[in-house]
Amino acid sequence: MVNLRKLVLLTAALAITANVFAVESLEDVMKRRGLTEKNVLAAAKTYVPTGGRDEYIAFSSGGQSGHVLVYGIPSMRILKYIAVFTPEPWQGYGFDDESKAVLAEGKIQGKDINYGDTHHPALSETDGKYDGKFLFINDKANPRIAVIDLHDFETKQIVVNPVFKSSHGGAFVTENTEYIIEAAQYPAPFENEYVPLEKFNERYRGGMTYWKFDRKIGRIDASKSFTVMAPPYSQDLSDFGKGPSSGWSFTNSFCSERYVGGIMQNKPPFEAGCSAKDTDFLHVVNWKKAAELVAAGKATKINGHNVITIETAVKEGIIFLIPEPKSPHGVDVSPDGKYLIVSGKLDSHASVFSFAKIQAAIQSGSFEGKDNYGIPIIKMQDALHLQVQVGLGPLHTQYDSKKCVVYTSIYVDSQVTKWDYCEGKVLDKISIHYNIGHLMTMQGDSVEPEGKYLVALNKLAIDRFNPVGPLHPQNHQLIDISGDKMELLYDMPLPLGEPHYAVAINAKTLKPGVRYRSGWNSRTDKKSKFKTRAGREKIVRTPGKVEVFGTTIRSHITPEIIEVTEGDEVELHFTNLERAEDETHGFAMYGQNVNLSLEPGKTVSTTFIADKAGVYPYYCTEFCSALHLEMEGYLLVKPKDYNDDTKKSSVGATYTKADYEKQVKENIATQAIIDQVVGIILGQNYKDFPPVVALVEDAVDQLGFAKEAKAKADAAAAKEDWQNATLWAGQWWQYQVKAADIGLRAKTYLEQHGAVKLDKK
Ligand code: K7E
Ligand code: CUA
Repeated sequence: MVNLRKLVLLTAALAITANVFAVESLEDVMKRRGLTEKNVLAAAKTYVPTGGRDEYIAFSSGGQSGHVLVYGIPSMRILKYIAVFTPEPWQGYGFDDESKAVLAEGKIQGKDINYGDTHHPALSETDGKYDGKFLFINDKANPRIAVIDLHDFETKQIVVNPVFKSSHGGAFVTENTEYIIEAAQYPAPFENEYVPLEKFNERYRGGMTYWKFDRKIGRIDASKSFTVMAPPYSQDLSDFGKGPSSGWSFTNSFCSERYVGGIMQNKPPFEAGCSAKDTDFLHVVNWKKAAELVAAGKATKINGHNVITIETAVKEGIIFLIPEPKSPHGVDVSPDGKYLIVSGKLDSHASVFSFAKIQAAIQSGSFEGKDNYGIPIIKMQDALHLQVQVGLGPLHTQYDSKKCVVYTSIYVDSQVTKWDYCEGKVLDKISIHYNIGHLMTMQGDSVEPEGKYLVALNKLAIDRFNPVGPLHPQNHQLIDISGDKMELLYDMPLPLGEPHYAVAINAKTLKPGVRYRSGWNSRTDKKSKFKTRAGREKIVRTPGKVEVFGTTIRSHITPEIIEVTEGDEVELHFTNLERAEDETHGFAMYGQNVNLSLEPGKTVSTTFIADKAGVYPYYCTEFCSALHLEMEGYLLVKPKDYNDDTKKSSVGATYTKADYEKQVKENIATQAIIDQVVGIILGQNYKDFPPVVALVEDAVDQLGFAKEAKAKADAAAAKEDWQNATLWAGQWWQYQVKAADIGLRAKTYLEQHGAVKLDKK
């Protein structure tokens, strides 16, 4: 009693002392930290209170990491790295058999490629609006496109471009995501063979691949995809038309000089030869008609893939060129589909092309001539709406919600220029740190841009952050564009590859799941054939092979002991039986390169050869409950000729009747607390709160397990087997503790979300 009173007094005293120091005012903090009023305003605009949510979700390329980064806007808090082209252990990506199969789709001519240079993420669209269903991203180094399902933010498919040897102008989607475009970058022969550089003009080719997306199954259909071949001009960024320009695509190029360098051969480098001319070519392609040509059998098969040759494309009138200044980079179609804005890296202008004017030139057949491959060239002046002096080295353009307002990244000047593309006038400029590449406005490449924020994706960070060695983090700068003047709000370091482009979607459009259907193969989106239900765990032995059908649930792995013989092939399949939100278990094993992630409901597998006799502990890698450390087991690999003559001896401690009775007493007391919490929850309108309904389900599950364990304890006690009776009573208590923990979480949730007491009838 005395002790308790002492404690109360001490706590009260502490609270008083703490209060004395806790009266720091906003002004005090500003002074102490050297913050200006502008800083505090910026902080208030970006701060998301604890437990709060962001208004937008950004998907950024992860550059050389081969991943996609997901972060919230305006808080700039990183939410996830989606593993795409590169293994990522936490997600088990590239470690479980299911995801290894996805990475294996990305092999290039039989070779494993375990990284990607991701550049441009694209969100799926319906009628030109983001629908929040899928995300696509390209790999520039190894021309590939990946499909990510936004139901679970997982990579489902990788397709390899069958004819290109690099690509850049992808991924961009049509208004209804019928096709995903991927344009070539460095010209190369379409065939997988050696062709000397002397044959560059004749045999090296570029082009645009149109990947057919099958929305029903959520996968690209390679058999219905095709490529429109183009001259070796180093095609660059692309975009699809929409509205009036629907059915057309636009692709830049930057080395229409077709220059081939060779510093060691005493030739000036590529950079000199590829920037010699004042203009390159914008490729204008009627992809709808191209698709019809493919359907009509007019494509040629190269490496088993449909290719429309330059000759066919010219003959059928589906490809045109327009000169564009100078070493251009970005091409961005306006939300209404009437204009496209192109910027030249070595120019100070942005050029606005009019789709109506392009069409008029094509209809009238008035061209300034043909290129060496017979493709008609539309006169630049005939297609131009206007040009605006935006700054030195303009790259990419994004659209605002305000009509005619756009933002262009200015690489050399390190600025963003806000301008009006209808009238052709500059509205505002802001300095960036440093050398901006892409930029992104909220939903800025959909038909419904929402403005509000702009993110500058900068190439250099230099002195913006605490130094961490010669390799600096990347810097995304958040800018408020809601007013007339742009205002810099925040610098966010990104420590994972150079992000090129990013897209941001209104968070309300995304509806990701929180669990899988029980026994789910998330990579094929089908029920796994290895799904294992509670109580049906088994180990199947055939000569030379051991297959384990196991489960995980707080806090044990079934089986806990796996015995195999040296040289056996071991296949482990685990199903996470949890239904509770965020109850992921991991599975790591000593010395076998085994690391799995089991989200609720998921089934994953791993296969390896137990080629060395020994003891291999395994355990759960997610701190999933108080007894997480006890979520463990052993793989025992016996030597081939092992003669098991050890006497079975008891392992560990022994228990008595008194131990059993003590445990049962504690269990009964615990049950009283659980009943009390259950009474409180059931007495409220908990059914109005879906998260609480899920928690109650989970708690009921746990109490069901407790009942099973109790029955086993009772049975053992009836046989006076105090050893097992005590251990099963302990397990019964473990389930009770989990149920109590869940119950308390539900009770707290109800308290914090304004649940009310139900009237007693
Ligand atoms: Cu870096 Cu779009 Cu690949 Cu421009 S790209 S910056
Ligand atoms: Cu499951 Cu820790």
